[in-house]
Amino acid sequence: MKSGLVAIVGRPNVGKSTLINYAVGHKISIVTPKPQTTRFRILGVKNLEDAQIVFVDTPGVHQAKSALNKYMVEVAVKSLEGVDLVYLMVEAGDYAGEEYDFIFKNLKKENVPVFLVINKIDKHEEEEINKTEEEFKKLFDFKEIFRISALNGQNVDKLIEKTVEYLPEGPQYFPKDTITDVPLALAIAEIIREKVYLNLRKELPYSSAVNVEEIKERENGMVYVRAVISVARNSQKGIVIGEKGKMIKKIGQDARIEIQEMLKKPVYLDLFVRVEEDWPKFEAKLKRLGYVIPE
Ligand SMILES: Nc1nc2c(ncn2[C@@H]2O[C@H](COP(=O)(O)OP(=O)(O)OP(=O)(O)O)[C@@H](O)[C@H]2O)c(=O)[nH]1
Ligand SMILES: [Mg+2]
Repeated sequence: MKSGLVAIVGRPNVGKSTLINYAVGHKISIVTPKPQTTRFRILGVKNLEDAQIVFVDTPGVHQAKSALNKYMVEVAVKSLEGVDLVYLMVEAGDYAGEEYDFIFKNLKKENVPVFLVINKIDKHEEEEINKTEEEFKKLFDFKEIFRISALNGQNVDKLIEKTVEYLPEGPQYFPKDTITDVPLALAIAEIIREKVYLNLRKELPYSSAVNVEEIKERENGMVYVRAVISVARNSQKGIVIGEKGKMIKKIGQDARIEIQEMLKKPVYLDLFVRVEEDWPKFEAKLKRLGYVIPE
């Protein structure tokens, strides 16, 4: 049996969460067209006949100013500790910017094998892909290089096959029916946060946090969920609620459909909006909202 942890790191929006979802075959980590979607270290377990790959999804690495952004980058860097392999994911057409010096420095510190994974080849010309590969090859000694589409799965099977070759002999870390380590309350909160991202514009997604405060199965089989969307300003509260409550209703409907699919039970979703003045700027507020660096 071979097993190990494989961290997926890279800039925001390159497709890290899409890959973990595709590889595991379930939606484990939320995906949106907006950068800086992932805020947590999220494990996704891929079981093969004689191997278990534990993928680690991470927030995108970027130049961070606010406490929230610094926290996200720290989660990404911390996620490299003790892993067996790293995929550095870039988007075809990407150039190596300053973020990469920071990423490479941390990869060297961990002294772990790294694959360069060039994603989104379905929407880029071969010439662009070649350029990106040439540019990144100069900067780091990658063990392997793959060109994939995490969206349609192109070359993902080859990537996984090679990954197993690099993993050490090891135990099965998770039971075969486990696909993630995300607790239910967080999984639900993340679905809601995804719907906030998909329905709202501008800075609002980045100023929103979601916490599930209660999950209770009622006698009639209906699951009652109470969740709070925290925003950073009073004016944002009105936008999330929308005219005559239209926006919050839409977010709730979109989220409820997906939560029901996950739980395979009818769900009553009670959503509230709360103002946590300027929360992304303050560490203490971040902690209260569940943004804590993992051990
Ligand atoms: N065309 C295409 N789009 C992709 C591919 N992979 C991901 N995307 C899209 O790119 C966007 C970002 O994908 P995510 O998986 O959320 O990216 P991420 O790297 O996890 O982003 P952060 O969590 O913000 O760091 C989404 O709209 C995806 O549908 C791909 O292979 N091809
Ligand atoms: Mg992500």
